[in-house]
Formats: sequence, C-alpha cells, structure tokens
Amino acid sequence: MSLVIPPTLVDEEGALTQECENALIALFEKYDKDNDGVLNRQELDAFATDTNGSPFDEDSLEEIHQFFDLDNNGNLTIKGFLQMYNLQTSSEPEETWKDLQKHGYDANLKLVASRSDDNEDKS
Ligand SMILES: [Ca+2]
Repeated sequence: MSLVIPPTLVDEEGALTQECENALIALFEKYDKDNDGVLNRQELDAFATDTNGSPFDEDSLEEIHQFFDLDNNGNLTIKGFLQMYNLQTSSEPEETWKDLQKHGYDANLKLVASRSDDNEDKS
C-alpha cells in the first residue's frame, strides 16, 4: 500500500508553492538554450512541443503576449512563465501535473528522469 499524495502546487492564497516554482524554474532554464533569461519563439515552441505535442498556436501566443510578463523584445521572462503556470494551476492543477510528469517529475516533484547531476539536493 503506497498511496502517494502529491504535494499541492498552489498555497491557500493561490500562489505557486516553492517546490512547484523550483520545478518550473528548472524547466524554464532547460528550455532557455541560449541562457539569456527569456524564452524566445523557438525556445517557447520547443517547450510547447515537448509538453503538448505541438507548438503554441497563434491564439495561445497572442494570449501569452497579452497576459504575461515579456521583455522588450516580446520574449517570455521567467516571471511570465511562472504567471502562465500560476494561472493554469489555479484552474487546472491536473494539467500542470501532467506537464511536470511529462518533463520527468514524479508525484513528489522530484526529477526522476535521467539528467546530469546539476540538480543535487543536499537537504
Ligand atoms: Ca533564451
């Protein structure tokens, strides 16, 4: 009998929990291939394709541009990325779980898929 109760992704005030935020930040950094701190169109497309099976359509991109934090060139910042997930998680936490699992996180928000050792947690 090993019933895993997943940690909640948002707190009572509707903000992303630290664990969830950490996982999302790692995800953002994974797709920020050129390490400039924002996701450009190609990086965003790669993320969407790995997550949803296809790049964002024009409507989704427009929503992203309208509602979330961008830099001066229209690229999604980490803040915008977290805003995007905060919104999704507030209404559909199971969608966020699905996304995180797709990227190798287990029900404890630990990365289980193989990845280099840059993620060691000494706590
Ligand atoms: Ca980038």
